[in-house]
Amino acid sequence: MLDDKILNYFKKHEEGYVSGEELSRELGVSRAAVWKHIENLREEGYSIEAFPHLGYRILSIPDRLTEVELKWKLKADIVAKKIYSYKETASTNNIAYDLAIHGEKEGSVVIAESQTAGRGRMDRKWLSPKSKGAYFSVILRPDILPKEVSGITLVAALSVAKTIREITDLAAFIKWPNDVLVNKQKVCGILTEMNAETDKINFVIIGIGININTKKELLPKGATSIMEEAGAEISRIDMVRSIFKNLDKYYKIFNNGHIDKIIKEYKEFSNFLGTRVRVTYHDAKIEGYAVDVDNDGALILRMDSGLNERVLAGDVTMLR
Ligand code: BT5
Repeated sequence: MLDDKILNYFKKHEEGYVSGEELSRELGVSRAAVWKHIENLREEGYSIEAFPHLGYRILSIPDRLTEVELKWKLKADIVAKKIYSYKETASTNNIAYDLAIHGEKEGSVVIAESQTAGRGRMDRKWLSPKSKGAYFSVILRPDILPKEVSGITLVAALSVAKTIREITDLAAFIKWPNDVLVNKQKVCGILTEMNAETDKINFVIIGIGININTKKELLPKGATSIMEEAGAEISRIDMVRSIFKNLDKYYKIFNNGHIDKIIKEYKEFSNFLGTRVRVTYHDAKIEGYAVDVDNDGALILRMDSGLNERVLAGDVTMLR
């Protein structure tokens, strides 16, 4: 798209002005076309200054999660090589799944400003208020066995918790397996879905929902946003771009067979280890001390009997 080409040209010349003549020459279009596209960008929320004899300069960009902005200066080898961005969709996981079925490359991302049917695990809902959070899904094609897929959820949770700590002063923690918490409230949830055969994964979709500048009253009880806890708005573009960067880093470590390194860091970000927990899975309940996470991503519970139990899925409630 010409709008994107113009933006990328501006970005490469961010210090100075870019003349209409230069844009028309470099992009091979007429001056009138350049002017029309500058107007388009203004309508989309870009503030663009025009100075006689000097040309155009971008003063500010809109807070929108578009491919051009998210990819700008992003250092990642796999994640976000391609980004499909939507104003609204039912669920980014659904779109990513369809793309993956049709052969979409590993690393492609589907992101939306809002979702009308955002999903959590076990058919629960994920509230996705417009333009305040980030809701996205990443297509991955790891060469692992289906039973090893939980590791990908841990990779994603670690990437988000790490990003929150890098960008803010907030102490983000992970609650096994897929929640990221700040001050004991949920700021992010992860939904991992896969398409697999008995001994081979075709693809994995990791869906990440994160409340960034969302007001608490728009969220369910027990949830919060980065803004609410930090006391100030955060650039959604910076946050999502950093999650991509960390996801790329940890996914490569995982892919190289070093799940042990992922688990080690994951445990450093975990606040449930050493505490007494109840894990519920559908109608089943089990209680014990959370003592470890093993290399398959399973939670190890020390039961009152003194024996250890491995838990593969469920919801953790910390009891004390
Ligand atoms: C999750 O499920 O936490 C996974 C959420 C994944 C959402 C992303 S957004 C992009 C992609 N596209 C999708 O359709 N989904 C993914 P679970 O652990 O089952 O938690 C669901 C529960 O979290 C709900 O039952 C609510 O209690 C709570 N919840 C719902 N919306 C929330 C929000 N925005 N923030 C925090 N908690 C929320």
